Amino acid sequence: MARLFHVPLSPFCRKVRLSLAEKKIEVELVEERYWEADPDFLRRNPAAKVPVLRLDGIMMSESAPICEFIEETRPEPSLLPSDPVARLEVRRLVSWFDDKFHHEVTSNLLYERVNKKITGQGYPDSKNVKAGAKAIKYHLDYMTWLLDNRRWLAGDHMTLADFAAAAHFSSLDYISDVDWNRSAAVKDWYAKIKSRPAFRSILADQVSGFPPPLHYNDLDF
Ligand SMILES: N[C@@H](CCC(=O)N[C@@H](CS)C(=O)NCC(=O)O)C(=O)O
Repeated sequence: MARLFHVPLSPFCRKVRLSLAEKKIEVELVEERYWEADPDFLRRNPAAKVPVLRLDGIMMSESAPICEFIEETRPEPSLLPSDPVARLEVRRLVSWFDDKFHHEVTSNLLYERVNKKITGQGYPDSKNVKAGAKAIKYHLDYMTWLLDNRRWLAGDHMTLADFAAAAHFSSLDYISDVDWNRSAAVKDWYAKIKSRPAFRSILADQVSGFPPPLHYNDLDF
């Protein structure tokens, strides 16, 4: 069976979990306290980051190549379109969320509020939290614009871009940091993706000391 070394609220781990679940690949989840730098973990991934996935007897790290490997070895159901221009758009948006959104929003909100406490790095810096709360508005507006023109973020089919975005949004929703009232289009998109069977394990996550809000696993919000 596949084995994923992860932390529950990591958006990169969640993106991999969603890809695996959508393709019905059973996986054993192993929580990895990466900040403790366990030697076995460093051997698995010298970069000391999660996710790390063992699949087909191969130990792999970095969520983007992991998701591409899963896609190449298990093409159905497809999360990447066959047309190169459409693929380009999916990859652009995966980078948008895992690079830009991660840097401007997830790091400033989730890492300040949760990761700092769990890893013993002190209290949230209110300047960063404020910056994250401001930045997410811009991203919600950009997603609204995309969704006014498309059924899913990268086009008319659900792709890895939706999973990348939903991974970040679900982690932020766990700490009530998404204002769903700002955009009906984004709220509808999230309700649609949240109700997929692939999302079940993510909605069941519980992080000690951080109980999720009631709406977190409510499929109708
Ligand atoms: N580019 C990596 C990023 C992974 C990442 O930053 N994971 C975080 C948890 S959300 C981590 O392990 N951080 C530990 C560190 O940076 O030392 C990927 O896509 O897998």
